[in-house]
Amino acid sequence: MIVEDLAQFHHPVSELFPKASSASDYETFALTDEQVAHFHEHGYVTNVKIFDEHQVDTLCEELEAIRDPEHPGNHLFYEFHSNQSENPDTVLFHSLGHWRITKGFHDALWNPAFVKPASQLLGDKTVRFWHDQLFCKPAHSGGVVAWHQDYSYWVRTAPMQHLTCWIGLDDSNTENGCLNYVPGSHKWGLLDRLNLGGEMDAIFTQLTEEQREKVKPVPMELKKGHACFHHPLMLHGSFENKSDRSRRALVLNVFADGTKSATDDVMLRGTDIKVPNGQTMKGDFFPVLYSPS
Ligand SMILES: O=C(O)CCC(=O)C(=O)O
Repeated sequence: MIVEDLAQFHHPVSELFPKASSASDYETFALTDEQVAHFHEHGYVTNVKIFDEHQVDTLCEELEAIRDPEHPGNHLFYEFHSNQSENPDTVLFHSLGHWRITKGFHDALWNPAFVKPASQLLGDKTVRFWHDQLFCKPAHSGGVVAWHQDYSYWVRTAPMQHLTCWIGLDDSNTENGCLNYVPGSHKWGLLDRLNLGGEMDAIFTQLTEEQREKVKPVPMELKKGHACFHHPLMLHGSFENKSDRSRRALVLNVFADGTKSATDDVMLRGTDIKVPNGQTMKGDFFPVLYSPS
């Protein structure tokens, strides 16, 4: 079976998500001023409904199919790690690029319930796709995602006007390894990047004593289909899943239109996508998802 590369379609290709065309259609999904202010002050906003139950079920079916390394679309992933955990006793599935493979993951990018809040949090700017990710922790043996800042992996694009949306595909809480934030850490400046599947607290050696004292992680306990959005410098991570439930999540990463390449190297690991240094990020792999004008 040949799997068509959906990256060529810069619009939804299924009926899974509601269509919005007018400003008032999108307004239904808008965050309140209080939510936007919370994001700027604390570096995150949480409990935003992005998917209904049917959408979650459809995405989970797609996820279980493409998780199989023998899936005929596997070559379209940018990265595919059946286990990125550095601890041999735990498992952390992590992938990028599934928007190219299944209709649901492709169309989720244009979902009005995602793009409207994303644009607001980027300062009412046009939203461009950067990349997607899946993070899955199986029951009983799910591995950690070490504390990190997303922009530390993205310095090949500038200026920093990026945003992350973490969407639960299972209910998540402290028992099954939900996401945790250190509120306010988005004001601490850029730290060095570390291995995601490595030692949980490794990044703390880069913090000042004063910052260390302020590390009071807040768990993002969320029902499936609900999301939290975070700033590119937000310190975040997640602990092991020792529960009897899996913890799967879709992560969508975007930036404001006008972001430029800061490298002549490959833009996304596992691909040959390049944007010459200094040029605006656009093209097949970085489609516009929403424009507020
Ligand atoms: O799903 C996780 O535990 C980690 C997610 C993450 O690192 C992110 O959303 O940037």
